[in-house]
Amino acid sequence: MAKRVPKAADVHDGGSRFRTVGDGSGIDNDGRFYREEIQLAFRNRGIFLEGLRYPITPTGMHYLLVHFDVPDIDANRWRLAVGGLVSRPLRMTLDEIKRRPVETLAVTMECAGNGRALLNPRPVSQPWLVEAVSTAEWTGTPLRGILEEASVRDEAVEILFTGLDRGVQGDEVQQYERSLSIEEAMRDEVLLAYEMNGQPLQPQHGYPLRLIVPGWYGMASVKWLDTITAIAEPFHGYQMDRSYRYSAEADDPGEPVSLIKVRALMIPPGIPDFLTRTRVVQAGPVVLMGRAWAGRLEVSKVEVSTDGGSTWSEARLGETTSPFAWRGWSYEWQARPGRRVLCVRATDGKGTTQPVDQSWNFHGMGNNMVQRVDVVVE
Ligand SMILES: Nc1nc2c(c(=O)[nH]1)N[C@H]1C(S)=C(S)[C@@H](COP(=O)(O)O)O[C@H]1N2
Ligand SMILES: [Mo]
Repeated sequence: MAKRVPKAADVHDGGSRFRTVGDGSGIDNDGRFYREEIQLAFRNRGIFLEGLRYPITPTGMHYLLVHFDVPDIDANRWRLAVGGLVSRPLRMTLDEIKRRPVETLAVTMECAGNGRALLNPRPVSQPWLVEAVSTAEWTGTPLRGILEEASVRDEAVEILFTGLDRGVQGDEVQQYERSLSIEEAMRDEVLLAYEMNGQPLQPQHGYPLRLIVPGWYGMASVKWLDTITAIAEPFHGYQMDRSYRYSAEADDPGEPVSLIKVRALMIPPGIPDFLTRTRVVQAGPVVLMGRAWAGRLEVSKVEVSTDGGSTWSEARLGETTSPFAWRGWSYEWQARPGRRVLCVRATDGKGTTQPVDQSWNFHGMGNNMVQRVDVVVE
């Protein structure tokens, strides 16, 4: 997609009466972030890149994305309603859900906006660099069993998942809600999860119950579930039609964002400079390590470049813990003194490799260009 400079009116997910970003002349791209982006970044934090050392991200290091507020929910009074085009509507307490068949699955979740702040020009929204990804072990009950028990009628084409959090986006008052096709909703791995890493969900991660859609970008995994509704027409809510699209400009509908694309990240080696986070590494052998993932696909190859992407060498692949979780990789580097730019790129089971340059899109979605790590070898 061609680069274009967004007008000030383009920012904030399609424009809003709360627009306050910039001076009205357009988005400057000298690298400075707006107050609104910093405000979002404090609420929605990313993983520490050194946290990639853990195959399962400790809960407190898992990235977070909350569009509105964390809702106030009394789990004793909370019920999950399953309705719409079903023959047997259900209303379940958390205990009733916990008595259903139990599954635990390690899932790598990544925000669709990961990498957004590296684009030029930069779409103004949650300003992720590369850190909006983590892996957790989710425990819950398969959604399919519940849909079968409710008996979804033939006229239904989608299942709609509505969260209890409310807010305004693009001037629309809304509860956060997204749909899946019946086929996607019925997949074995889709869970209604009430535990993360062996503990009840923390409030910010969706307590008491959230959807987990392995392989999809994070927006599909609706938190704080309120209702599940079988519907006769595709859902056209804000989070389907106006956000999470690969759009060329504000009014381009584009294609919907769905599955996670292939990506690898590296644990920055050595020690960081406090302000710039440039790495300082001792000359000699250095083992570079990290994780790679490709949504629903396998990772077939990981390559490392220690010269800013001119030449690439294959890394060693580690074990996978689940078909939906990242896998480790490592590479032995002979570090010689000087300034270096380290890069890593992965290839998925269909042969698609991460791009070195990112193609731009209006909302900054689905970016997976190769990570660059500045290193000074001493
Ligand atoms: N109800 C609700 N569900 C939501 C969101 C939200 O704001 N509200 N954010 C989504 C997005 S964009 C992402 S990336 C994931 C993040 O999940 P986490 O905060 O548990 O990491 O939750 C998704 N589910
Ligand atoms: Mo996200």
